[in-house]
Amino acid sequence: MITYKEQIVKGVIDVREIPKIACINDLSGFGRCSLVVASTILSVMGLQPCLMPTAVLSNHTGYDSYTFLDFTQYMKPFYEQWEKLNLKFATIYTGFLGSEQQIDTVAAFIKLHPEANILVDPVMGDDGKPYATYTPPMCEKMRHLTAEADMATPNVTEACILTDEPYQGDNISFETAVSLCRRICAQGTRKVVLTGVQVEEDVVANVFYNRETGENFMVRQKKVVKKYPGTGDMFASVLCGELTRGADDLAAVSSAAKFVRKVAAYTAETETRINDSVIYEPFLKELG
Ligand code: PXL
Repeated sequence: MITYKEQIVKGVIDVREIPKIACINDLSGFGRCSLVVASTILSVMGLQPCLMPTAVLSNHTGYDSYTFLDFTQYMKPFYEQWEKLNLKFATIYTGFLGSEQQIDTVAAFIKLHPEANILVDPVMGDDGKPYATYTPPMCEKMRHLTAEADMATPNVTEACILTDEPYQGDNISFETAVSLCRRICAQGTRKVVLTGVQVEEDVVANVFYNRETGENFMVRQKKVVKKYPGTGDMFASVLCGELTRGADDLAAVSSAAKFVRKVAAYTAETETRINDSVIYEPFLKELG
């Protein structure tokens, strides 16, 4: 992954601009996740999020009801207009994608931007199961998209789907986690952070692997028992911001893990409904 500084030196990014990050994810108006989280976090980190919705929802799907507008047909016109404006991106950051066609559209957009670092959060499932909308052909396409990534951030479920490994729970050892990361990298991905690895009863870790150098490490955090939606989006967004600003991998993963652990621990002490996600607003300025 080349840093923003290197992109400037190579002349692919204009030094006078605030680095742009193309964020491709759903827009859920309420529920602190996806594009809302990406745009607030990246902006407070001094970066310029450019938002491409994949779907527009009143609130995320964890609630009993919601409205849903599929945005697939608008995505190509959206990025063609961005091409007219000659936008160059420091990073392209993808999250929830809702159909095979959307994954194809995102892949075509990425091809137009060789200057950009690619961060793929392969949102496909949790707790051993793919999400209801995720068909086997979509999983296959997501595998190809992830192979294009400079950095991918699957959880254990998603890593198993990507590698055709049986899921045997999030409680796997560091060595098993690194070998899962290595298998993902064997398909093309440059670096992987495997999230939510339960290395001990009350310890969760994010496990990193770099295909080119073989470097690996884990960042351990005391587990917060309550599990909130949107925290995966917060982790990937902070990681995206840190890497774009030029942080090294260990610093970037540590910062993202620390932020998510902090907001989750704070929220767990309140009566906040699980679906409303974590109270992260008071802590945003610490990312600046
Ligand atoms: O990552 C949380 C999230 C994002 N987007 C949508 C969701 C959820 C969680 O349920 O439904 C549409």
